[in-house]
Amino acid sequence: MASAISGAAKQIFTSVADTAKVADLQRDSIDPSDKTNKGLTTDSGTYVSDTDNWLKAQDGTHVGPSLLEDQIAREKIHRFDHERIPERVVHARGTGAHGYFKVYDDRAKKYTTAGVLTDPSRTTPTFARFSTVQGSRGSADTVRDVRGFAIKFYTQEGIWDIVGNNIPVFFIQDAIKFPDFVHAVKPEPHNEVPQGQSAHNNFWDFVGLQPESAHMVMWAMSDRGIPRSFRMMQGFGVNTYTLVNDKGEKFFVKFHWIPELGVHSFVWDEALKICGQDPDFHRKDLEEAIHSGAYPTWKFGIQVIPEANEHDFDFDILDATKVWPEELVPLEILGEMVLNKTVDEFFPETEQVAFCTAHVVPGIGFSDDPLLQGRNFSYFDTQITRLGVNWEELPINRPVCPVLNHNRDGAMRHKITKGQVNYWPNRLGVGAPVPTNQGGYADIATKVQGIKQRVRAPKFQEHFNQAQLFYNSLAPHEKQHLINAMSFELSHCDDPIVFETYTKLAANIDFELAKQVAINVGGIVPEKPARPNHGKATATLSQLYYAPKEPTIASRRIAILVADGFNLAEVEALRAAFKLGQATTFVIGPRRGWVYSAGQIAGKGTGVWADHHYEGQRSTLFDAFIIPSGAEHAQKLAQNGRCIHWVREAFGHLKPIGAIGEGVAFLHEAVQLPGVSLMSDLSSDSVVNSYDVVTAGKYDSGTVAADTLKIAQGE
Ligand code: HDE
Repeated sequence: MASAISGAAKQIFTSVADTAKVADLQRDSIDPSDKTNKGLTTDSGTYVSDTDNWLKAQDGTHVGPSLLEDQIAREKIHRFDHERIPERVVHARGTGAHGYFKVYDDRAKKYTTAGVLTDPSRTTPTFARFSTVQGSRGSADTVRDVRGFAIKFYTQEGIWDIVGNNIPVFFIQDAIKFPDFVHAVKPEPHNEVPQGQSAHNNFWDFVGLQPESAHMVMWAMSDRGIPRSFRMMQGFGVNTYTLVNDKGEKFFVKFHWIPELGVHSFVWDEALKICGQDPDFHRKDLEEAIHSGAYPTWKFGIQVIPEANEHDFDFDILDATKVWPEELVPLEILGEMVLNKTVDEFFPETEQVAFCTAHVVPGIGFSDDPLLQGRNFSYFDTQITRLGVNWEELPINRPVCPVLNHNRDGAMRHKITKGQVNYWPNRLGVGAPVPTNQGGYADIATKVQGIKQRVRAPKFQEHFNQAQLFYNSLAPHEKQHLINAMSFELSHCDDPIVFETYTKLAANIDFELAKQVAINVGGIVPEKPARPNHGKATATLSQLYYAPKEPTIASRRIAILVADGFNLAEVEALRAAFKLGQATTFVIGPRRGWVYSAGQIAGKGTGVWADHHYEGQRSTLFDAFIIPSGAEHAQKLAQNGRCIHWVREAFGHLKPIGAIGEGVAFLHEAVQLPGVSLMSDLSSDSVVNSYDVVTAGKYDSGTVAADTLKIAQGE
């Protein structure tokens, strides 16, 4: 992958503080702690003296009815009664953050006139919202699902939205199928089950009868469906857009985001458990990283096909169920996005942010991708139901450049436009269109002709080549995870026609895959299809490809497991080391509070303050953990079933586990894990994970880590 990031560029990027958008939002922000605010008022600004007691009629000791005339109480209740707005029809569950985008240089000028993509002196404010698709607003974060990856750019020329996903393809080719697809995946109509899952009859029924979804289903069932963090996902514009340069030349383009931290996922058991243990895990993870200064960062890249080469491929480049393999169309890295500020208030920012694929700026346009065409209609429309027709005036949605037009009125209109005329042309010459050579948006001139009919293009008919390409490109463990996931989902379908139809379809992708799933779910093993798997693979589809060159523990959650009698010097050294590596460290002890180290007298201020007790947080919520030495402490851990479970569970989830001195004995004797050996016994290749935990923080591994254990085999 071509990367243009230089050390100097990186330095400039991380020094940008508040963006123009964050400053713009200050116009509408209130700080209740600001001393210039005297105190509580009604919405109409009158000071309120009592917000606890409804106005009542009192007669001596008898307090009579509450009086409807209490305008203060009435207003409070009225406002409360109307707090809810419709949730998004899809992608209802999500979280967002502010950030900024910069390009490294002007190399994209050969493709586009868009300043946001070509002017390296610009810092364009952005707002990102990440989401799941299926579940409601209150559903869990770590469900198996596609993740939304929507970015709003507040450019000098207006808003540009890339409303993408963490998977580069989609379930359907034509927008007219979207309501069917969404109805099928959402909770079933008769009983509103299930929530936050695609593991049910209707979803698999639909995709089994709709072979164009075969490729996307493979991605959704792969580890991409259970990301470790929003910060560790790729993002894709999915649809084919266009760029136009100053010579009027047109290019087809796909947009990509690549996370600096690499692409990582949970294992399924972890994801399932976290749904219950901490349903807000991803939301909190984003907040924790930004607050700790480990700002989530993505490189931004484009794949470009000149207009003249549109038909050079054996797939249709306007078909959103296809990727453009990078060996055919290389990825060109242009810049990067950093998220550096959490929202001040969730509802006005994250809930009211509204994206629209039709929001583009000069130099960027659309293609005839039939999914995109429908999306361009749908997003504006849905915001009217959710937020009202003036949704683009809301603080989070308004651009940072001037807005002037003759659109007027509608519910909740904020803007006051002066003057006598609200149409064009007008006798005063105000509110005139801007010529294209002075910045007005130019539609890319394109020849259109043909017979009007309900059709799909010929190359849209092939559905399995790229599903095979994806499957073949996975590492063996990724393939196994996919088989497990598909088996899990299909075993939740209780109608045999559903799982048998699907395994039959899956045989067209890979016979062995279909056979294994059919056996797992108790279905009939399908016939071997006449057309075998073509066997081709490509490197960039496996998430292993995106591992950072320098392994890092930055922003990872590391737990230190202690009981009374632990070795304090080690814990202090480990904490310092993890801090250096920008990891977030948590001490887990028998109680939240002081845990006493070896030789210390119990009392306030001695030992170490445990952030959580054993029952309070589970191993699933951490990326790695380490057990210091200390005879008494190791003995206490060994007597505690929860602590033993911690280690066994983390082992099952393939997590790096470190231990020192008696901590090692605890692992060997109490936990009795299979396949565990001392790090020093292993070759340097196989110890890379546990070694990183200690060394990436520039910790002197010689003093403490000599006994660090490596879990050699898992799962
Ligand atoms: Fe969306 N999609 N979508 N979608 N989508 C919505 O808009 C729609 C599609 C995506 O964080 C809705 O504001 C149609 C593909 C994201 O606020 C709605 C079609 C991709 C989000 C809508 C698609 C997406 C949405 C619901 C097929 C990946 C969340 C609420 C033609 C490229 C944005 C809303 C946020 C949201 C329509 C297909 C991504 C109803 C008609 C493909 C990330 O307008």
